Amino acid sequence: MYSPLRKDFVSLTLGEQHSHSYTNGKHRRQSCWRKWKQLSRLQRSLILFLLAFLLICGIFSYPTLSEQWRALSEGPVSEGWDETESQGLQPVPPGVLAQVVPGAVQEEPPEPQRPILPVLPKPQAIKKPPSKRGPPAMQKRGNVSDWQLKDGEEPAFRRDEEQEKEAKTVISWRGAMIEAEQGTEPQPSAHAKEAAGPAEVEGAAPLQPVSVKPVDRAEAVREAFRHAWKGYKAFAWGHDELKPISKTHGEWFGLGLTLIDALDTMWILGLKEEFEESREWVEKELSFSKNVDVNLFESTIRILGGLLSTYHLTGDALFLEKAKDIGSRLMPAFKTPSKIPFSDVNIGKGTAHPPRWTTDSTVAEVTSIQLEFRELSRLTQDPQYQKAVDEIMGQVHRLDGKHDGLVPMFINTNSGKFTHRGVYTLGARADSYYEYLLKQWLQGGKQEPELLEDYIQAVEGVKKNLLKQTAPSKLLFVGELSHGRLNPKMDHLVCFLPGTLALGAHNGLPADHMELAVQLIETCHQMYVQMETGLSPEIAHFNLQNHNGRDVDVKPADRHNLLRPETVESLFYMYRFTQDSKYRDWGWEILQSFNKFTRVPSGGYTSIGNVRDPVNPGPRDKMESFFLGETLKYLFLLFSDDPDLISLDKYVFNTEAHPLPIWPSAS
Ligand code: DMJ
Repeated sequence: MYSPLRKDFVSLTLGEQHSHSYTNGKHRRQSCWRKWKQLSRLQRSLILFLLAFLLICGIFSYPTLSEQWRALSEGPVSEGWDETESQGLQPVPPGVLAQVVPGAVQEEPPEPQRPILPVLPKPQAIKKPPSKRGPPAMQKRGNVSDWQLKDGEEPAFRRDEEQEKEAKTVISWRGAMIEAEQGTEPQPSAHAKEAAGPAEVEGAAPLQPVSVKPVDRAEAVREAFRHAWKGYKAFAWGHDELKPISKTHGEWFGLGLTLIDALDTMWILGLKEEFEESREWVEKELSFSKNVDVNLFESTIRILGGLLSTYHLTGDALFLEKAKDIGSRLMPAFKTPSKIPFSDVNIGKGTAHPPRWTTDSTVAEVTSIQLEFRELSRLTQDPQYQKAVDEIMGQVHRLDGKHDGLVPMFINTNSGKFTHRGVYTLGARADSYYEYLLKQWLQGGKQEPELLEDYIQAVEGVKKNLLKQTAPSKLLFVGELSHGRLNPKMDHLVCFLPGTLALGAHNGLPADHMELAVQLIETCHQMYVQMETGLSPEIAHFNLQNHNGRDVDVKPADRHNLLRPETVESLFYMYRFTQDSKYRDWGWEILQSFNKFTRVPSGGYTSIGNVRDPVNPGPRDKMESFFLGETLKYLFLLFSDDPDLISLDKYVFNTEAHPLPIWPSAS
């Protein structure tokens, strides 16, 4: 024990070496004042600033703390469904929430199904200024197209914030970043809801049974689209991508990429209000006269493709005008020594260049712009577009360096030759080369035999060089050939292949293409169901070694999911051609997993960093434009019972899911 008379104790407490008493208040005040006066001006200012800062913090945190104290003093917080009754809340009787009449268009979508959570005292309503980025209509009333306001109801953005706050207070789940309540199931019919049972709020909930009717599933896709659109409208309107968690936008080209990519999806889903306000933006705001570098491939498949397909679906000349504008601005990319285009174009300056580090272009990029430019030529009767892209296909057709019809990943813009030979994949950098061989042949009315020849040879090349089965369940996958060795890995991107193979078989190509499609779509399905979140990783590694483990393994760097479409795209083709309902069930499971692990309460969906971790999937704060352009469109078409809704005998989808017409044989 220290004695109070010990000198060191006194000096530590008051800093007063000669004091013998520390009970004398007056003396202490005087000595404090003296000390204060001895401090420099800077020291005094710093201390005053710190005190003021602490005072302000205290004032601001008071309401939150008192809120929590009040909540705690009202008893323990329930996490579960079962305790709702004891909180004075009753479960909603079956049939009250779900009033979807099969086949009927719902004017006012009901609130999404949410588990009933105990209600905490409401925080004081803070009036938040509406986003200045949104269109004028939205600034006044929130997103009424999504959640229709009734008399006396509060605007959506406020209700969402409050719900979000409640959810965060009640359940700590996934870092409070992704919604806890999984209110993402469709507005199911009473029947569907009964089948589903009570919602789970924690961890990996069982998915809804697969017996939900197609009409409800299609409605669920509409609901998902509206939810995504709500976020885009509120936080990223007119910008390229939504960052749904930070509630802001990301810019890539600065051309409203998500809006343009989503135009035909809105049309197909029958979302008229959303479509009309987007059309208005295209008319009044969209300008390609900008000093900006764009990627030739990405802007062709998303922007040119999106505008052309919207023109075809709507007959509205505005979209053709815009398509012509962007198409002509992309043409400088083709001015290279070899006529193999550069990857990047400045659409304002009319200049083009390769990436800074190489003069190579990616093979998939230069061979997957053909559907769009050929269609632009047909519509405008200006042959320059088709000529430029046909030139590429002709050269690639004749090039050395293919391996049984399989192409390397790079091509040089000076020499026009393949580079980095020796690696062959159906994944990134080569994927859509194969897709566009078949689709150009279909687009042109099956008149160009060299395209078909290259396609059939490539499928043979896949069969001979890239196919392998896993040891545990004999899953067939498409590996990568790297300098003679098969690497047992497959990008999710490869999952476009079953759909393309099925499309070929539907058009008279060998029946074993369809058999291959059936096996590969099973593998793509397993890439989802073998993951804890029910979502596929970006890249899967397959187990060739033992018979006990799982088939699909994932390396730490490949665990992300970007909301990609390829598997649901193939499910759509497989269902259309076989009518086997299991493909719809698989698509339904995927939609539910997206809803469970990627949906953000305030609007939008986010890519995630780890499909193996259902507790913390690691939201990445980005909604790619293809989620609206492709993923939700294919899901809707998968569940739609109308085979004439974008008939596969009349349209061919570009690689961004924009349907373009199959040319009448006369043209
Ligand atoms: C899309 O932009 C296109 O489907 C492209 O062909 C591949 N990557 C994305 C979607 O994953």
